[in-house]
Amino acid sequence: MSHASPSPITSPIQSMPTSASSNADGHVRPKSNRPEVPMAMAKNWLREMMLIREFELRCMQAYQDKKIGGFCHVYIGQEAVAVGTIAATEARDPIVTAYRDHGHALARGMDPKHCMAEMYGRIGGCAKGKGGSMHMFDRDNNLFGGHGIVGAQIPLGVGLAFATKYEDEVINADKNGGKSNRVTLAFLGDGALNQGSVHEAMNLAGLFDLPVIIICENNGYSMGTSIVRGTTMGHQISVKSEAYGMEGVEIDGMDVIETYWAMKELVDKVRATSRPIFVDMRCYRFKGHSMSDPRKYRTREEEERYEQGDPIGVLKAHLELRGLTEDDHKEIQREVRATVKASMDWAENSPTPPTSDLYRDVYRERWGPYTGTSEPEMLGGAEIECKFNAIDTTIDRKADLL
Ligand SMILES: Cc1ncc(C[n+]2csc(CCOP(=O)(O)OP(=O)(O)O)c2C)c(N)n1
Ligand SMILES: [Mg+2]
Repeated sequence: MSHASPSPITSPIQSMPTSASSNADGHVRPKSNRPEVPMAMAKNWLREMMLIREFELRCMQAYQDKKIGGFCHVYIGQEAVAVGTIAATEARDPIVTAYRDHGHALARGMDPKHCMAEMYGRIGGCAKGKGGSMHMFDRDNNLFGGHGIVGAQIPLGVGLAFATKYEDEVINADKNGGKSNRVTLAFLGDGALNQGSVHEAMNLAGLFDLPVIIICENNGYSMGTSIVRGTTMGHQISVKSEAYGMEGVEIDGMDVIETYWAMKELVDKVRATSRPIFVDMRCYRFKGHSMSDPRKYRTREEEERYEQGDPIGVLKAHLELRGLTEDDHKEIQREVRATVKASMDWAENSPTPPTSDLYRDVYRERWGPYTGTSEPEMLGGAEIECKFNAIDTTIDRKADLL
């Protein structure tokens, strides 16, 4: 029987690991002989996860109030993934993700004001209000988006890893200790697994030994399609990486402590070996795919089962065993509410971008207006012109724009 035969699993999530809340004593524990996370660090993760949850709930309200328009995909239920994975990286490690990206942006340290103003389409947003919910970018924090085309960010992530490798092994080859050894995290959803470009990129990552971790946030659904309906080996997608010479790992993404330790091990390994790794990050989105999704493709009973393993409740229960009080929790709740409220005030008071800004920060600014036949007009300054000439390429604008 080949790997491609239909999976016998009927429920999309039947094979997911049970969350840590259902451990024998009902509380999260490091699953193996992992050291205990320092209390301050774990408490900070609780604060970050509560911030993301509050941010998303307020976004949903603002969307219903028509203050936020366009697309909006919230991260409620998956908070442990962004927080646990990003905690395992260094700030210089690049990150790229899909459109369900507010959690990654906040976990990477984006100011919630800039994130919220981007949701509102205002100048005070991280992309000056021109990207919106799906395009959170933060150059200072090495977050390279926020991408709406399903799977398209994986070639970009592999490219970021290639840049690291090229810098380390070619540009800085003769510099002693010049290696940056950055590790790129490239996130995708389970629905992106069957995009051709994802596989082309994984092939290159395997072939070139690129320092990238491709993390599939496997929430079991691609819009209304369960993973086992749309994907071969849907019950065990980690095996797909084998074809690309990559290690494939499953991680419980409902348990931030487990996510952190498992990812820390992988990040350290990739930094040392420059071999790519694929992660099947098991998780669940508690809300609909986007703002208008009646969730008729799954049962309430299934949702409730996962809600019992709410990653925030699980971490809270763990911290209570270590002395967190109800007052401490209330204090964090007050703090994140105030932060999100301030971010909404900032967004509401921020102007909308002027129409004249439509042509700023786009290729036209650099290359001049498209004429259909001419060579690109150089508006980008000597440096760009010089680079362009150096590679001695003639750009066919027409082909470029197709
Ligand atoms: C190339 C492409 N095809 C289709 C779509 C429409 N689309 C938007 S989201 C989505 C589902 C993706 O699901 P998944 O990757 O599992 O991410 P999740 O929403 O679960 O986070 C689809 C098909 C798109 N944006 N891009
Ligand atoms: Mg999905």
